[in-house]
Amino acid sequence: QNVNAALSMVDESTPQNEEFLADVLQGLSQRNKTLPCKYFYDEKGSQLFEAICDTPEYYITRTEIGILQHNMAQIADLVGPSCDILEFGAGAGVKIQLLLDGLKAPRSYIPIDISMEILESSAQKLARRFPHVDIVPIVGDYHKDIELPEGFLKQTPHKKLVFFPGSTISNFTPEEALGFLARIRKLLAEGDVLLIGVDCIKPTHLLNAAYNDKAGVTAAFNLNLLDRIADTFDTNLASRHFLHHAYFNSQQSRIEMHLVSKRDQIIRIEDKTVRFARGETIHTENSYKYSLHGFKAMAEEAAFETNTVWQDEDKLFSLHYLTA
Ligand code: AVI
Repeated sequence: QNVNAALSMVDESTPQNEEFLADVLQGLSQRNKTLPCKYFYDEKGSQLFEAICDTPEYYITRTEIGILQHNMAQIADLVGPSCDILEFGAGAGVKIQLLLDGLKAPRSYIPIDISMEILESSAQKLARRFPHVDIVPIVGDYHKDIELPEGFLKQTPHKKLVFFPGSTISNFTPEEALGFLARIRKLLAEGDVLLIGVDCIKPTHLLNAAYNDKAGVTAAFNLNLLDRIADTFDTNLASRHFLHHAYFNSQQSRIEMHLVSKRDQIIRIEDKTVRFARGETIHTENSYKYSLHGFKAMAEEAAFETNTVWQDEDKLFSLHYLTA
C-alpha cells in the first residue's frame, strides 16, 4: 500500500458555502460584475472541463501531452534519478502518468488539491499503476499561501520537481502569477525544478475558436457557474437568461469569458438583490497568453533560472523547465 494518509489538513479553506456566498455577492456588487473562476469546478463543472479538453478546438491539453511525450527522455535526463514530484491540483490523468512512467525512478508523488475526494480517488488509481512510488496526497488551496508541513520539503536530499501543467497559471492575473511563482520558489531548494505548461500568444481566430467550441461545451461550462449558484442559494437566478461570450483581448493578452444578461432583470440572492441591464456582463474568467520571452521574464523575476523550453511544431503551447 503506497498511499499515505493525507499528511495533514494544511489548509482549512475548502470553499464553504459562506465563503462562496460572500464571493458571489462581492463580485456581483461591483460596477463591472465578476465571479471568481475557481467556482467553475463543482462536479458538473469538472466534467465539463474534461469535455472541453476533448473538443477539436481546445488545443491545450492534447498539445501539452504531445510535448511531454516527445521530450520525455530529455526531461528525464535533466531531472536525473530519484526525485519527489509535487503537483498543484490532483492529477490522475495522462500527464502525471507520463511523468511517473518517463522519469528515472521517481520516489514519491505529492498531489495537493482542495478536494479530499478527488485526491483520494486519483491517489488510489495511481497507486495501483505505480506500486513503487509513494503517493502522499495533501489537502490545500494553491490560490492561497501554500503551507506544507514543517520541514516537509527539506527532509530528503532528493530533488523536488513541481509539476504545474495545463496552463493553469493563465487563470491568474500576471501579478498573481508572479506571486504564485515566487511562493513556489520559496518552497524549493537550489537545483529543484518547476515544470510548467504555459499557453502561447497565437492568431486571434485560433484563440477565439478554442473558447467558443462549436458543440457549446465551453458555453455550458461558463453557464454552469450560474446553475451552481442557483442550486446552492435561495435565488431567482436562472442561467437561461444569460449567454456565453468569450473573446481575445489583445491589449491585455488574455481570453475573457463573460456571461451576458439577455434582458433587464433583478436577481435576488438570499437577502440581497442585484440589478442587470440587458447586455450587461459578468466577467467570469481570464486566460492569459504569454510569449516565451514574456513568461521567462516573469519566471526570472520570481528568482527562477530559465533553463529549457519545449514547444510543439506550431508553437501553440510551451513547457518551461525552470530551476531554483
Ligand atoms: C484551466 N484553464 C487553464 C482553462 C483555460 O484555458 O484557461 C480553463 C478554461 N476555460 C475555458 N476553457 C478552458
